[in-house]
Order: sequence, then structure tokens, then C-alpha cells
Amino acid sequence: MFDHISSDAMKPILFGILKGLTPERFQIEFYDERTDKLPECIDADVIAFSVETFTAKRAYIMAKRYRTPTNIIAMGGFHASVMADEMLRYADTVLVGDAEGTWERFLTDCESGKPKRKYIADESTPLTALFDDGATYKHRYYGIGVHQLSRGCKFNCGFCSIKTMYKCVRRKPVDMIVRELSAAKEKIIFFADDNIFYDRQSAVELFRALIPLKKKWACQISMDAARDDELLTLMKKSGCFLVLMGFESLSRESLAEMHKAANLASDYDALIQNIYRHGLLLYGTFVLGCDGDRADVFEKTYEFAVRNKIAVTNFNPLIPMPGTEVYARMEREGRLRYRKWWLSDRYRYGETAFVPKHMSPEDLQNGCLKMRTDFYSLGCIFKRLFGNKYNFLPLNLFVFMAANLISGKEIKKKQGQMLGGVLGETDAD
Ligand code: B12
Ligand code: SF4
Repeated sequence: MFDHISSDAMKPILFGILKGLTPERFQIEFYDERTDKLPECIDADVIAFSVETFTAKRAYIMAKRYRTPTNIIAMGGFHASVMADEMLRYADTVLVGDAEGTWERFLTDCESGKPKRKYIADESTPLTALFDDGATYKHRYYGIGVHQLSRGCKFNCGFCSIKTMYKCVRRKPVDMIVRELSAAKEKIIFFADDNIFYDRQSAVELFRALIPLKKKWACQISMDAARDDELLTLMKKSGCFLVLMGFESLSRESLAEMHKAANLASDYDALIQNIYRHGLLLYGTFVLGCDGDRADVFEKTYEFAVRNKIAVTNFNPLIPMPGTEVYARMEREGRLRYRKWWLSDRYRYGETAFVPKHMSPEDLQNGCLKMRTDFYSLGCIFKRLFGNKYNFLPLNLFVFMAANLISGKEIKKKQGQMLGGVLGETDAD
């Protein structure tokens, strides 16, 4: 998002995917601007960017810097699934969707000198391509391996980008992920799946297969999984130490507006206690500023998170991500403060990009910032730490402290920053 080094960067799975897909006759080199300063110029035939909405402006600025009369600039990633035409103003080629099925075709076309403007991945491509994790990383990424079993999500929350990219859920065969993990040198693994709990049977199959690997791992789950004692027991037994869950809101009105069906039927306090009983740390995420939210939403949500001693949280203002239902509604109702906030030189990280219904944009911005700052203050960190005995299980204490200190530091660093640098895109505002 910015040109500074960030301390919450995790190992990019994409590097292993592209390495695995690239035929040996090509020489490939990877740069992660979150961990290393980028070179002034790159002498390569093809320069490919992985672009998310928050990093689009930075990618466009760097594409302008690296363009030469002869090289080929390519872009792919989440932002390409909705904004391919915008990207084509800065790139020669856009690869829409997964790299599997597009990257090799693109490279072959580059060799013959005629790459197409757009390549579109077919979502029926199975996730069986080789993942090559070998020696491509310049940085250590805290020694945490990042792996992915499935792509897509069984839910369709109105604010979320997943459905703009993946219409269905696909999974790798379990024996393939077991081979990947057995080869991984890291002892600690983060599963980047949007929801590792697609259905009970496949979750049980995975967790059983993980037991002999003796890895410690964290993942994202939906609330239906947190009610299932047998599943949580198996997760703990197979090495799980932390689950990330999207609470999003305490208000039924806001949950209904987001189409967060799994949460509507849940008793949050009881679910949290159930997660703790199984010795797992909890990372809770919240979205504030929905039409059902009023001025008291900040205090109520904050009080809930602290009372329940949640180890790590994200208090995010609702963000109209391109291609989502929320973006379309805000546009229809004339409530967008920027046409394309992600390209605007006025927009700042943490700012509200739309006009909320029951508060001002500034109230939403300041409310979220205050919650984040207070939550990661030393007083609150220690209150949550000592209030929950499960924080003192082996590994949990280290993870709790590291995650809190890193999150607190990153919030201070990112808040109020211009995305990417100056682009001068006139139709963004
Ligand atoms: C783990 C994670 C994080 C981690 C970081 C992960 C890391 N490696 O460092 C943390 C917590 C730090 C994080 C931060 C943020 N994240 Co995040 N994150 C994820 C998550 C859950 C998994 C990422 C992942 O590894 N995916 C698996 C890899 C394989 O997917 P991929 O990189 O997209 O690549 C595939 C395709 O996109 C494509 N592709 C991608 N790039 C390219 C390039 C080329 C050339 C080609 C051919 C193909 C291609 O091919 C790959 C498959 O073959 C995703 C959700 C998801 N399903 O991906 C959200 C997600 C990417 N994050 C998102 C967001 C919004 C953020 C933040 C902006 C949050 C915030 N408010 O600060 C920040 C931005 C950080 C940054 N970029 O600097 C959004 C992005 C939406 C969008 N429209 O851009 C997602 C999709 C979540 C969501 N539900 O909407 N994130
Ligand atoms: S459950 Fe999570 S990943 Fe799935 S659509 Fe909702 S917010 Fe997105």
C-alpha cells in the first residue's frame, strides 16, 4: 500500500504458485515491497504486479516508473477481477482471476511476441498445480509458512471482495496440502483460506491428516464451526492455536444488512467461551458504520471485545470495495465520497469513503481509530492478557504479545497515510 516496510507482512503464497507455474526456461525473480525497498529500475522482459484494491495506486505508479519502450507490464490479483479496464491504462496485459491457467499461456505468448490484452482464468481449473516454495524469499516473514487449501467462500457478505473473484469454492486434495506442509520448513502455519470450515466432513478429514505433521497452525473460521465441540477438539489436537472469526457487528440490523447469516443465529459470548475452553486464541474482526449503526456502536463494540478478552481485533470502517453490493448501493444512493477512493490523491488510509447514515464520516473514522488505539494501549493489552488463563498456554503467550505489539505499531504507522503516492488520476474524485 505504501513505500515503507511493514511489520505485519506474511509470506506471499503467490510467489510459490508462480514459481511452480513458470517453466524452467524462464528466469523469475520476486520482490515484496512490504519487506524490501524496490530497485530504481528492473531489467526484465516482463514485469508482473499482483494488485489488490488498496495497492492499485502503488502498482500503477511503479508501472509508470518501470515501463520501457520494450518491456511488457502485466497485472493480476483481486483488483483485476473488477477493474481490469482501469488496469489496462497502466498495463499491457491484465490476467483476470487465478494464475493457474493464465500465467503459462501469457508467458508463451510473450515468447512469440504477441501477448493478449486480457487473459481470463477458468474457475473450473482444479487447484492441483505444484506449489514451489523453494528459495524464492529474500525475507524471513517471522518463520511463518502461509498455505491455502481452498479458494472462495460459502457465504456472500455484502461488503466482501471474495465473491467478486470466486463464484464457487474449490479445494485442493487433502493429500496435496499434506505433502506441501511436510515439505515446509516452518513449524508455524497460517491457512489463508477465507473459511477453512467449508463442510464438516472435509474439515474433519483435513484436521485428522494434520495430526501426524505436528505443526502449529492458525486459520479463519465461520461461527458455525465454533459451535462444534468435536471439531474444535480435533483442531486443537492437530495443532491449531488461533482462530480468526468475523463478528462484524453486535447489531442484528447491521448483520442482516451484511447478509451475515451464520452470525445472526449466534450467541457471541457463549461461542467465545467455547473457543477458549478448547485452548484457542481468538482474533475477532468487526465492521463499523453500517446503516444500522448509531453513535453508541463504538463504545458497545469495544466494551464487548475487551470484556471477552479477545486476543487480537480489527475494528474496520465499512469500506465500499469495488464490485461489491455495498459499493453498488452507495453509488446508487449517491453516498460515495470519491468515485474511486483507491486512486484518489486526497483519500487517506483509515478514512471513510462513503457517507454513513447515522453519523458523519469523521465520526466513523475517529470512532474506529479510537477503538484501535485504546485496544492496543499497554493498559488494555495487560487487562486482556491477565483476564484469560488460556493466553498462558505454550505458544499462546508469545503469539498474544507479538500480535498485539505488531498490530498497535502498524495502526500508528498506516493511519492517515496516502495510498501509494501521487498518481494524479483526475476521474478518481
Ligand atoms: C492473509 C491475508 C492478509 C494478510 C497478508 C497476507 C500476506 N501474504 O502477507 C494481512 C493480514 C497482512 C492482510 C492485509 C490486508 N488485506 Co488481506 N487478505 C488475506 C487473505 C485472507 C489471504 C491472502 C492470500 O494469501 N491469498 C491466497 C493467494 C494465492 O491469493 P492471491 O494473492 O490473491 O493470488 C491469486 C489470484 O489473485 C491471482 N493473482 C494474484 N496476483 C497475481 C499476479 C499475476 C501476475 C497473476 C497472473 C495472477 C495473480 O493468482 C493467485 C491464484 O493463483 C485474502 C483473501 C484471499 N482469499 O485471498 C485477504 C485479502 C487479499 N485482503 C484484503 C484486504 C482489503 C487487506 C487490507 C487492505 C486490509 C486493511 N484494511 O488494511 C490489507 C492490505 C495489505 C497489503 N496488501 O499491504 C482483501 C482485498 C480485496 C481487494 N479487492 O483488493 C482480501 C481479498 C480479503 C477480502 N475478504 O476482501 N491480508
Ligand atoms: S464469511 Fe468472510 S470471506 Fe466469506 S463472504 Fe463473508 S466476509 Fe467474505
